Amino acid sequence: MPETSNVTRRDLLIRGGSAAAGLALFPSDVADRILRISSQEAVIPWIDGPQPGGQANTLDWQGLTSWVTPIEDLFRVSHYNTPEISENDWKLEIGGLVNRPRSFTLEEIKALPKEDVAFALECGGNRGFPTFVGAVHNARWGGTSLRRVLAQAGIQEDGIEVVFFGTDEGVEEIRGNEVTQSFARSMSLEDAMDPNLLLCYEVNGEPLPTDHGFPLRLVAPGWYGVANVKWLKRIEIRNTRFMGRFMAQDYVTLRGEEKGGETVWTQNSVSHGRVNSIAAKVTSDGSSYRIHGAAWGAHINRVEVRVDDGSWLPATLGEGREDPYSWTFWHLDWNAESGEHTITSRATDREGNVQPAPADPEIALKRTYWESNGQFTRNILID
Ligand SMILES: Nc1nc2c(c(=O)[nH]1)N[C@H]1C(S)=C(S)[C@@H](COP(=O)(O)O)O[C@H]1N2
Ligand SMILES: [Mo]
Repeated sequence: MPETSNVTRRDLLIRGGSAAAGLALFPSDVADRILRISSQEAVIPWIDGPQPGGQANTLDWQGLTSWVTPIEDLFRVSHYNTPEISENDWKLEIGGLVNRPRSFTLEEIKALPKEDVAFALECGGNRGFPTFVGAVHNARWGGTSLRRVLAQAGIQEDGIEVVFFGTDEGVEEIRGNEVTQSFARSMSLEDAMDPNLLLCYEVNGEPLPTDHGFPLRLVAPGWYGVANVKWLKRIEIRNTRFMGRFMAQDYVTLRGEEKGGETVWTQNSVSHGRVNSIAAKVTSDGSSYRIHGAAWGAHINRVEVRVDDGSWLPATLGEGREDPYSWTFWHLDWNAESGEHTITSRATDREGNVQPAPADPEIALKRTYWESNGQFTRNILID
């Protein structure tokens, strides 16, 4: 019974030294307390959707307890191989339309001023399939400012695009040609000069694990996961838009927009995040219920929750609400009646963007699975 022994340990910590004596003298008191604490933490399982452990490598929402996702729980998405890089063989090159092309060793990167950012990184494909709903993690990334490194290299007048190349590579067939190419993503020079973008060598205070980009990755707070290029080997300034696979073939959203009675079809490269939320779990102490969730994708201003066909009720925002790029935890106390219920959450960001309903044209006229930030409804059975 691992759960009970955890509670016992916590109980001892809460009550200090006298608890040890208490354990021996008043076993029933301790037993009561254990029951109360463990039942307070009881999670009522969802009756739909991915169950705990059902989807390897993605977040188990029902098991969500920690605001910072532990390193071993970070989901991973790697489209090519996972390069094992030794620090001594590695360098980062800065090239293309720069006045002072140069390379950096990891030591040289680490010698630059250090910054960190808490960032909820979500795969652009998260929620695109019914079983893929946990491709998001909230970690603290440490590194140095991309802007400073670019400024040191001196960007030439005609540079408009910054391309980030990873070390991982794959064979692609492109218009009849078979080529081996690196994973690569780009952004405009203006976007790349955002002071929040970091070249990171740490996550949660530890060196990057191989899976997450050792020795160096781009961390682009406010962007979908795909922009956060792992295993960086080269940053290149160019004078044309870059149209690689992960810009212009994959991670492309096809969406219809209604304009003056006409549907205009647009394709965009998955880039900046969109406001999103989910009800993670419902807990109960046997009589009262609490709905817990997370919201991310933008700086969250409000989360509302709807049970069945009721009205939208404001949730209480918790950890992360002051943090622009992290996720924000939220909760709502719920007087649940027995029976089956649906629970839907809707987040609003500080610019007034509201997470769309599935029937809103923004979602209903979207034809590819990327950027699926529609409101998510979960089902639960209360005895
Ligand atoms: N070099 C490289 N960087 C990459 C990828 C990749 O395949 N290769 N995958 C991207 C995608 S699609 C996502 S969602 C995030 C996932 O980051 P994580 O694996 O650290 O969670 O990494 C991004 N960076
Ligand atoms: Mo992704």
